[in-house]
Amino acid sequence: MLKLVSVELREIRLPLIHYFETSFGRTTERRIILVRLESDDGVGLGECTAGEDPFYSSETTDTAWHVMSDFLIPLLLDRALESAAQVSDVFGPIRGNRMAKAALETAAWELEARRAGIPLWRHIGGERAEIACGVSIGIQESTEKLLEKVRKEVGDGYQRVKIKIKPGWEIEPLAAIRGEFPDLKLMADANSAFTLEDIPLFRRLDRFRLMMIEQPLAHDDIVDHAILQREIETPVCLDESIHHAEDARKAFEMGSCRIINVKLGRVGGYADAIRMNRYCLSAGLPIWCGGMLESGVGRAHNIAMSTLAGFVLPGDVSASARYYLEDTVRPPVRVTSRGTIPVPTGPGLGYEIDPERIARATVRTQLFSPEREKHA
Ligand code: OSB
Ligand code: MG
Repeated sequence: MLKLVSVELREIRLPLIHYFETSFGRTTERRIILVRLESDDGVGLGECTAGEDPFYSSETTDTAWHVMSDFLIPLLLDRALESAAQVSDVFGPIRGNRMAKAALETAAWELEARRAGIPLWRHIGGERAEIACGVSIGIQESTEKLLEKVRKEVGDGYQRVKIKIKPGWEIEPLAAIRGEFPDLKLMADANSAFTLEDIPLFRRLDRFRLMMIEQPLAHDDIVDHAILQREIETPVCLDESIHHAEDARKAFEMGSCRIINVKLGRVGGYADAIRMNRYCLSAGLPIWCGGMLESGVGRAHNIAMSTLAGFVLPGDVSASARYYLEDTVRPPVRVTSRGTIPVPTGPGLGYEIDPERIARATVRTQLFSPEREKHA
């Protein structure tokens, strides 16, 4: 049983060491909601991956706070749950808002694992003791700056490099990287910045032998992606278009993609990530773990998800030090010189949070309890 005695929401602000730029904009500071669930016999932590602005998805830090506090948390406190696996069904009546749901759902799974004294990755059915890591490099001011970054990441051992592209920032940066690193596992993420009119451009990209091109077309499309995939050799990978395992099935059956980037927040948590894993394994569709500039709590959840058998390609799961001077967990997430993260062996997430660091970054907290809900 999972009987919650309290839910705490906390917003923290974490400045990024370097701004992160995509085709939809630049992020310099993260506004992250951390979730702490408490039952009479344990605690569980989650992180909301919604961004500051509704550019990647329609959710933001503020919409997630609203939906959690006014709708999702009352649903959770209202009943005794049998298990974390049930949480996503309890949230069923609420449409969309998957990042808000995932923040709470993933915390429930962590609570269960920690209470049982087992690592979270084992609890969700994960199968590998070490995960493969890649990096996502934002749009840079110049090709030379980009090359410096790529050299650093390759030198640090990362197994593949993804660069963000947008119209006018595609051929030249990719040609420069390929020129210097002919065998590098390289890919590009457009975050929906192109249309079918760009087919000639995508054909030119084929010569760079990219592992994949991520979300080249509209965020809500799987039809044009199928048309594009028929016209190019580079495998299309979908990110924004896939919200759950059923979307994955439809996209795969339509030929809209050959690879999927799975993000815990975007799919609403572990229940669907596990379904996605099962479906993609049976379909022979490779998947990998995407990133949302998470702090250590969300990063540790990404590490756990990456241990599921279907996650066969290096993920956007990299070291804390690439993002934050001081992370929310200690020790911070570190990557080996082989570009891997050994999966932690302790109970739950397996990383300790740094309460002092979190306290210093906190701008608001709110505590919810069953009694308070009744009297509200
Ligand atoms: O499209 O994968 C994306 C970051 C924010 C929003 C969307 C995306 C990204 C990344 C960064 O690519 C991945 C990471 O390093 O966390
Ligand atoms: Mg992406």
